[in-house]
Amino acid sequence: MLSDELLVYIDGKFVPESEARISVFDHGFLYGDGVFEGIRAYNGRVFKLKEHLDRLYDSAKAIDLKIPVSKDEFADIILETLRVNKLRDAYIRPIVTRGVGDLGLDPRKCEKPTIIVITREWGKLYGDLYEKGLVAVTVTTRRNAIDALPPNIKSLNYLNNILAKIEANAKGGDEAIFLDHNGYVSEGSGDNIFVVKNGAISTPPVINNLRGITRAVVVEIIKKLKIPFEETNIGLYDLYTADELFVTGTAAEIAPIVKIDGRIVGDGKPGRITKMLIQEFKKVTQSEGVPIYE
Ligand code: PXG
Repeated sequence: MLSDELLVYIDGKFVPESEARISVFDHGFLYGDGVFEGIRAYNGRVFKLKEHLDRLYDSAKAIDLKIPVSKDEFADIILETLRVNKLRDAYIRPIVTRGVGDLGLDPRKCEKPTIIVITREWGKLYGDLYEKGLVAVTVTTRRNAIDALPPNIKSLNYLNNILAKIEANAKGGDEAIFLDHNGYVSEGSGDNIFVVKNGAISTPPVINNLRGITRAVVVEIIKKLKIPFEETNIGLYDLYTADELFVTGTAAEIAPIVKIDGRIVGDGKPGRITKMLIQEFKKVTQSEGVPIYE
């Protein structure tokens, strides 16, 4: 064990990171058969823990995976993992896989799901891009079809997102924006997207994207600020003519987009409304959440 190594929770045990292992026969590894969450702790409190656990259990239900502990027990596992690692500002990655089976893909061969919780000290995802803004590109890779692998399931199958990220990297973008098979804007590779036009905000309905928890918090803030808001289908035209664009996610929080497919968004700087939402969001994350140490 290396000194200062963080501990990872695996099936009831805390194991140093360098010794944290799962079987090569785990279907999470063999087939991406499993679900996960990405959660943040701010200032000694876990933000939206219940919402993340609800989504984790819904993702599991959608793939017919029964998580062998209750939501309350899972919450305790997460809090205990943070405590053994003495973390206050953290990124938390709970993972539930189908478990160890054989080489066939039939999940009935897997006796018991594997539960893992990884925690890390937090550093900002996009560095100084929050002040500068992101360059986004729409990608040829379509978001998973809702009747194939519903994008609402936060599954371990992230190849669709990774293909989009590879395309964005190749095109010199910081983030990829997906369209769905009908040509409607879906989401980013790891975040939801919002459009600001003439003082009003819109975002795509959740049918073709992940039901982002940050998205829901941002919608609440928008409503509280009485900014006109609508959930509606969005097309390329709306992206190219937007006054402001931003993406939301647990990791990204609220990140402004200043260029999309070569078009400058607004005046090429993070917009006024986006900056206001960033400030309000910070107030919420700093004041809410489940305490880790009380
Ligand atoms: N869409 C997708 C496809 C996501 O993966 C979000 C939206 C935002 O959801 P929340 O609930 O976090 O507001 C996500 C979540 C990464 C990374 O490394 C990002 C996510 C998950 C795992 C890794 O960028 N985003």
